[in-house]
Amino acid sequence: MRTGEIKNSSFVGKEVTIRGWVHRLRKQKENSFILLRDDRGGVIQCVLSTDKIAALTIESSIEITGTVSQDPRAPEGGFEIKGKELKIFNIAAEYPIGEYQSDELLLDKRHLALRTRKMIAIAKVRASVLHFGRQWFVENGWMEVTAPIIVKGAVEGGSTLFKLRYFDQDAYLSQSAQLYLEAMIFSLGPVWSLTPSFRAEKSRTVRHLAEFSHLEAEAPWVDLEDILRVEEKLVSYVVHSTIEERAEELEFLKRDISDLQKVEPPFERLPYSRAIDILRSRGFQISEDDGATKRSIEFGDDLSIESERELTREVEKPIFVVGYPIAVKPFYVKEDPQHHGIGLTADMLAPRGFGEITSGGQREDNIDSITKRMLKEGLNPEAYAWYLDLRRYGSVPHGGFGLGIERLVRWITNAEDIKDTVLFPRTRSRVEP
Ligand code: NSS
Repeated sequence: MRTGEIKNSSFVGKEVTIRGWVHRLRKQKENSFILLRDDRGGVIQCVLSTDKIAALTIESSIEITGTVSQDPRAPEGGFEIKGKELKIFNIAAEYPIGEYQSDELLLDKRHLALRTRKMIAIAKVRASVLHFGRQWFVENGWMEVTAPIIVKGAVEGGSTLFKLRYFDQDAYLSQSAQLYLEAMIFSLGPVWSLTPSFRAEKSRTVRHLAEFSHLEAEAPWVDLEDILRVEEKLVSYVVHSTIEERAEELEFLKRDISDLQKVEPPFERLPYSRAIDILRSRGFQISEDDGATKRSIEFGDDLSIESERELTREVEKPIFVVGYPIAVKPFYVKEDPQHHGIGLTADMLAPRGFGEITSGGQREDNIDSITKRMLKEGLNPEAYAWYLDLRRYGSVPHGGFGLGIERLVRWITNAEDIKDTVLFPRTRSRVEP
């Protein structure tokens, strides 16, 4: 049995058998208290005579048979098991994780830290986010596809590519499935994928990983506004379904969900130019390339983590920043025919400083324009020959977006660091465990 089933008044007085691990142990003279953790991460207090449990250590694996009783003093819901029999599977060696540990040690021992209540709670929220993300696309008639992870070209700029030796040539780990999804829409219509994306991010931030779960979508015959409507519906659905399914876990994480409850379409569309005006009016400054000097933010600057934090400090719902200058966005962003130099593109920023969680928009569908943009960015169009074919054979207006699962989980769980939203984080300094 599991703790979730047992903690229920209909079991009081009944005999149960439960397997799990010693999560906490308080040895006393006659009776001792074990907080047993089951294989779903739930816990229940078990009381056993001290002579029976003498050999037990933290994380020993055991099976206890005993009678369920209700006692308001029992932690975690007021139920406990008065143990009669104890079976020991394994006596754990001295456990390296105690109650107060540095973040670094918990990362070094992540394979064990997955057993902490915090990690269990976040893992469950993450599972719901993945589940409801998939569900939204399935229920709305989008087709699931998978794109290759080993690729030949950059999507999001060469500086964050991971290079690998692929037989006798060079190849890279994919930064985004986008170019492949674009190829699929001509015969499969609206498609989506959930695949790992890789970025050799050199900077250490609380929102960048070297490997992240990327939920991406692409559709034919859509414009920027169509894409934004998909994004706000998807994100609202995932947020609402997750806070309902994971109320207990979010409470454990002390996440006040009152702002999440308000998340529903439409999200504000804040023009990039207006965002710059707001930042300037607040005297916002950015660092120059040398890092030492500062200057006011200007039209044409990309929005840094700090500017995104400033823009979302006070808002409760995500916002879209729309219409970035094409110069700060990749070659595939379509230029707004009405506004020279402005892209039909938007980033969704999560409230209270969490910042960008999605990025997407309309794609450049004209072969000459996209070729020019590639050249301007120093890319060799020949390296993108197959991709350019998509503009050669029946090009259509189309668009899509990418959502970083860990960014979304970070916002929903209020996690300080993105490394806590994935079970085995990959960063510049960490490929193990
Ligand atoms: O680089 S993005 O902004 N855009 C793309 O990759 C597009 N090609 C996606 C598309 O339209 N199909 O990344 C998209 C999202 C971004 O908003 C973040 O939420 C997330 O992917 N992202 C990351 N999460 C964690 N760590 C890193 N390094 C990271 N980079 C992007």
